[in-house]
Amino acid sequence: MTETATTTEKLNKFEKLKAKKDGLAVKGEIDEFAKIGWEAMDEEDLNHRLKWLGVFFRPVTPGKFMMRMRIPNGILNSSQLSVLAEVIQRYGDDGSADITTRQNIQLRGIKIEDIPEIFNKFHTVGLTTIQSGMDNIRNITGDSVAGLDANEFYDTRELVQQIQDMLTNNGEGNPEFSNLPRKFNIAITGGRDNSVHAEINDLAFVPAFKDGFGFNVLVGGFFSGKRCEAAIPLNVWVKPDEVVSLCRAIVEIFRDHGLRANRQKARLMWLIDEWGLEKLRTEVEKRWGKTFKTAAPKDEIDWEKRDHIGIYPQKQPGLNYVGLNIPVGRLYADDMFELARLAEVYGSGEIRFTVEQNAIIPNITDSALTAFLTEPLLNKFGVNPGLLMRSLVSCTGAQFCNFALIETKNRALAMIKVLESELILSRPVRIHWTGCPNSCGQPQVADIGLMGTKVRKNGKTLEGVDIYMGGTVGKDAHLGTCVQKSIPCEDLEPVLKEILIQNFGAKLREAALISH
Ligand code: SRM
Ligand code: SF4
Repeated sequence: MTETATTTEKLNKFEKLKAKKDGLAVKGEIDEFAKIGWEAMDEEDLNHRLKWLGVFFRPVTPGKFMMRMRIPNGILNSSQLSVLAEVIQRYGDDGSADITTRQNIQLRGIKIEDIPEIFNKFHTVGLTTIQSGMDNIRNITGDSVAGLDANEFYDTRELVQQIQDMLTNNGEGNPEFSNLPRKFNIAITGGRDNSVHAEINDLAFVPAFKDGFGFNVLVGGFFSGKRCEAAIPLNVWVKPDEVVSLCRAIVEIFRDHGLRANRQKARLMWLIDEWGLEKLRTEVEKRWGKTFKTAAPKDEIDWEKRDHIGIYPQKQPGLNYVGLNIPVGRLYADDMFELARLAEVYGSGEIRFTVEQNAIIPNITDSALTAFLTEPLLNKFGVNPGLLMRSLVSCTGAQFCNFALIETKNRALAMIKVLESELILSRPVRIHWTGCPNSCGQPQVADIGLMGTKVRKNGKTLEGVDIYMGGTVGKDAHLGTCVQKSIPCEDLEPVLKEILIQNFGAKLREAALISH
């Protein structure tokens, strides 16, 4: 490690916590925690180290834990989904699940005494939660229609799995990467529409041709309360079989040289600021042990981003994938059992998730489509939702997250209902809600991003939002910026209506009727 990483007196409190006892150490103690109960646990283990196992104490619902899975490329099979459903089913009304903005699943309501048994169940179906929180690598995202899309350049599924296996020691936990300076996000896309939001990851691979097919490499993208940056080109091109080793080299460099004194400045981009891109290139190249090829002059992201909601033919003749709109990603046990059943009966048993918090069931034959579309679950999770609902994204918000400045998911749903009932839209508008500046709901990639804040009105403190606009996705993606600050949520509806009318061609239903 460099001086930056080892000068102990400069370490922030999380560095000290990790130096005292590695996060992964609690893996061997989980049976004991289950026995003694959460109230008797060491505070640091409870609040922080459990996150190395993907187990999150929720101060908002003490005793009811959240579990964050790892779902590489967002793909599950029906047995895995059924196991997840069984886990939350036992918690009745407290149990629910959310599809996350990283194609992943979080489970809620979990009691600590059940965790050893839950882990055993996960093991039997090849699921893991390992190192999905705190200073670890997050769920690795890939194209949600990988292997189905006739227009893709490369099927990302295997690479994503290989990267996860390397970084997590096949899901068992990897002490080599359990003490990063901060979180680290990796995405890889082989499609034309940048389905993973490559630009908002610490490390991303985007398709590009040079000596055949390969990837250009982007680094340093991230959002935080303090700063948001799009990833920048490392000016490197790699072949698919070089991706895993390059990931390792970059993560090692981040681990060994990333800044650890100030936690607000610990993401990869801050190291790039300090070193400059050339030094990063040189250090990574040394660590990788091979000579870099400079980036291909252009990447192959030349399409608008698709949302995959609806029915689409696959590259395999006679097969289709169907994208279901899961409003704000919220699922209950019955929904999950039913999704698993539909995937079994009509498809190949596979279920996929998108970074827009929706689900896809692939491999449905042409002849099975009609029957599939009559399934009652599709009344709840539609294939043809409203033009605002289909693109709605929301982070967890105040219901479960103690960082939240506002309630998000329920508010987002209620707002869309009103807007869709009063406006006629001619195109989808992507509205993203996020409960605080941490930006888990990615308001900077939205057409309209809403970031929770507190506002003062008539001497009272109220829940409000800052409005972001101008986020573009797909080809030429760039981040949106804040255009209006501190709108009380109770005053938001007319403001959004006006934005939708002025900027997105929406018409008032009444006015639209009169003009006919
Ligand atoms: Fe996030 C912290 C939820 C995607 C930036 N995020 C949290 C915590 C763990 C805070 C906490 O302990 O309560 C939230 C858990 C709440 C809960 O109970 O659900 C949380 N983040 C989420 C999820 C579930 C939002 C969602 O509803 O989809 C997403 C889980 C992804 C996953 O499966 O791993 C989620 N978080 C993101 C993203 C979006 C992305 O990755 O594309 C970002 C911005 C991108 C980035 O990280 O660069 C994001 N989350 C943060 C940050 C700010 C990080 C920073 O460098 O400052 C925090 C705060 C922190 O880590 O200290 C945070
Ligand atoms: Fe919680 Fe804030 Fe992330 Fe929303 S954006 S999940 S409120 S940390």
